[in-house]
Amino acid sequence: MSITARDERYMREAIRLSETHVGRTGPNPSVGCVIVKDGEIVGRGVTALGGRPHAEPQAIAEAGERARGATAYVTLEPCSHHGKTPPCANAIVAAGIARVVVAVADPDPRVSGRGLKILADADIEVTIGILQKEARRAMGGYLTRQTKGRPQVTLKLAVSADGMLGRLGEGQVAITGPEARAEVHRLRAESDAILVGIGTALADDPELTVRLPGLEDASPIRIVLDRRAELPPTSKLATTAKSVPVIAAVAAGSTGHRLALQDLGVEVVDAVGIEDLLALLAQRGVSSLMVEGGARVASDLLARGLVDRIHLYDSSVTIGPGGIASPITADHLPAGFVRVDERKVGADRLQIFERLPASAWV
Ligand code: AOF
Ligand code: ZN
Repeated sequence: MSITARDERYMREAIRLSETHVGRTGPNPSVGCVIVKDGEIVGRGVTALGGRPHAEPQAIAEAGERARGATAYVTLEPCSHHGKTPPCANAIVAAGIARVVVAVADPDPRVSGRGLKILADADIEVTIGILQKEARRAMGGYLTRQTKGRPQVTLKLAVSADGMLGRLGEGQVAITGPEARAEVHRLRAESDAILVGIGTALADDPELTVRLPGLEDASPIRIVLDRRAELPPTSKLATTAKSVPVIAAVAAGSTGHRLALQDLGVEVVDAVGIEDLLALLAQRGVSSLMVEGGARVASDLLARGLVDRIHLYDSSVTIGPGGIASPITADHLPAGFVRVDERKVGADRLQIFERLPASAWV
């Protein structure tokens, strides 16, 4: 096997490890690390839930003395800063690792090349860029927040056979089946925050929590775009705000209503535009935002070029007259998106689209 093929094989394992904690290490990215000695994996690490410890010291601890002269595969450049834990680059040097293979350089201004420099200064052989594309995907939220100052936005849409998202004046209409709903809950668990417009909050009265066995504590922050402060204090969102945080992003509205929401534990923030809200969320360490409705919010975000990924479910259910048309369907996608995955989820079809980097389509 060539060195590159071997590097890719172990980096794939590091990426796979990193995927197990996506969305649950924020604001830290979920990083994977494997340590290989004489063709055998002797240590594994993934950023711990909550963000610390980092991946590398855990892999080094597992490898013990076998780390000496070994190769470490890390999905992100090892850190160089003294944060809440000592720098991982120093731990790698101290462990006597001979070679480090990195997928992605860390854009965090506290690191940004300094981690690689510590390794090179210690005469460690460094290879960068192995499986970069795949690793970037697993850290999409973190990288988007660091480089764009906003969270990575994933739009989830469930579209009926006749291109509708629901029916006017009716609450939640079942478009997808139970398997798709479970998959949506998994996507929620991988997200730091979840956003709906006030129209959806009023029509559906959704709870927007994760209700999957074992992932009940992975519910993201719930956000309502509530320009005129209309979220009812009796809504499921408001009445559960003390157990899972809720933010109402308002631009106007009565002080009395705001106070009533605040009494219930809802945080009311002033956000004039969606860009302001996204910037505020990024400042708070929200790296990944899932948007679950409705049609107006989806159209607005698409028009502003603020959607990075689309999870599109197609079902065979027909809505008929009085339907709310989806801004996009599989046949009518906005320009600049490519399909990266397609699979059956129960009776429904899931397609995942990603925005092409601007440089790829000029
Ligand atoms: C690593 N390995 O597993 C992760 C890294 O708040 P702190 O001190 O934990 O530092 C957070 C930064 O550490 C984060 O912005 C990113 O630069 C890096 N994350 N680095 O060496 C890891 N998760
Ligand atoms: Zn570190």
